[in-house]
Amino acid sequence: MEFVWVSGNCFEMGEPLAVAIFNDYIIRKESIIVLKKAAFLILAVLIMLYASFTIQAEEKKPLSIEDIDDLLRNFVSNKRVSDLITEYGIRFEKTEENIGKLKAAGADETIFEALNKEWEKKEPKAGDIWRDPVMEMEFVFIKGGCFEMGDNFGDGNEDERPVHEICVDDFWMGKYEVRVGEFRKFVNDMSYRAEAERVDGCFYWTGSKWEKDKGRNWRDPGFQSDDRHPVVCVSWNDAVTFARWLEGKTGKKYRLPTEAEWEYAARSGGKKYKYSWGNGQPSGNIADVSAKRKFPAWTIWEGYDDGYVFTSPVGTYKPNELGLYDMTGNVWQWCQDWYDKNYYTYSQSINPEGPSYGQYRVSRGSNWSASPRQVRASTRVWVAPMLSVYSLGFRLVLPVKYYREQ
Ligand SMILES: [Ca+2]
Repeated sequence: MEFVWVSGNCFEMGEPLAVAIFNDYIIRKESIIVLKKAAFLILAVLIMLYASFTIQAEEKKPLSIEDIDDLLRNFVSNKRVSDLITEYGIRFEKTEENIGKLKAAGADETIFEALNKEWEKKEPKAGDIWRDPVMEMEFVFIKGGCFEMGDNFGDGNEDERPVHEICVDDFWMGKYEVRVGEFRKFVNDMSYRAEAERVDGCFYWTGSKWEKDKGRNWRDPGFQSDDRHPVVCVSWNDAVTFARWLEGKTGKKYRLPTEAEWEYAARSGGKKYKYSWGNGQPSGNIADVSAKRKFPAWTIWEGYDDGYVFTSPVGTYKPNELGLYDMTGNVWQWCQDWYDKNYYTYSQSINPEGPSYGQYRVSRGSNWSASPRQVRASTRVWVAPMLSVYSLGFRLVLPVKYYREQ
């Protein structure tokens, strides 16, 4: 190992101030350059990510008419049928216009068979669930069809006759009645005051008559009702405002069900069922043994005990065959239609929307205090659209023709 000789001396130890500042400046300057380079790199990565997402988003868009024209030209010149189906089949909308263009371009049965398979994959099937992205409310796909609407068993009320054939299109229907928690989100977002809060309260049954109570509203209907329970004390106007609000949030055309859609869905696709649970023993929150203990005068379903006097959390009982919960019992549900006791004598047969005017709106489905006669799926009830009742709520539907446009 080698060593160098160092002769000793005296000196001022430490860095002079000017040099220290200068060094500091160099270090800072270098740090800024490094930071700038890093920022530039991050920005470049972000731009690339954004571009890739944008491209992906664009790829998911349905084809425009111009795209389809280009595609067909390509298809005619190269006969690239497999490309047409594998790359574009799912985005090639099944419309009269597109089918016409394909035929004009020389598409044969083989092509339509292959395309039909793609289109079938895209079509929702009965029982499919769709969850709205804002409220995460679940909707069940109801395959449309024709059925005999009204009093099929000959023991109903006059306004349920004549029994008449009705056909409804496909639609999505709320799996559950709208809950208190969901209505609360809407109220908070809009600083909304429900009609019962703004005006003069909510109706309740005293035991002998209906009375309005200023102290009752959806927050406190006069019995225990937490966020899982169906909202009540909401007027038809409140329900429609809720649907409009959700439409604004999602761009989808929510609305109340028509009376025909409601009965078709309640009877599990228009089957000859007297109740939404079928023709046998009940499954739902109706006037039962539990209710009779508190209200001895009520007419109940003898021997049946659902465990609740007032509302139960939604989805407590078995759903009907379509997967819809509480179609009978728990709370009455507002429908879109005006009420006319004679409507069945002149109703249109395809997608009827009720009379064009009226004084009352229809509600369906009965409630926790309903007698065996009231819980029939064809029972119709009428309530003025500005009134709130402690046993009346709603559920929403989403018509398929609007859903497909999204
Ligand atoms: Ca009950």
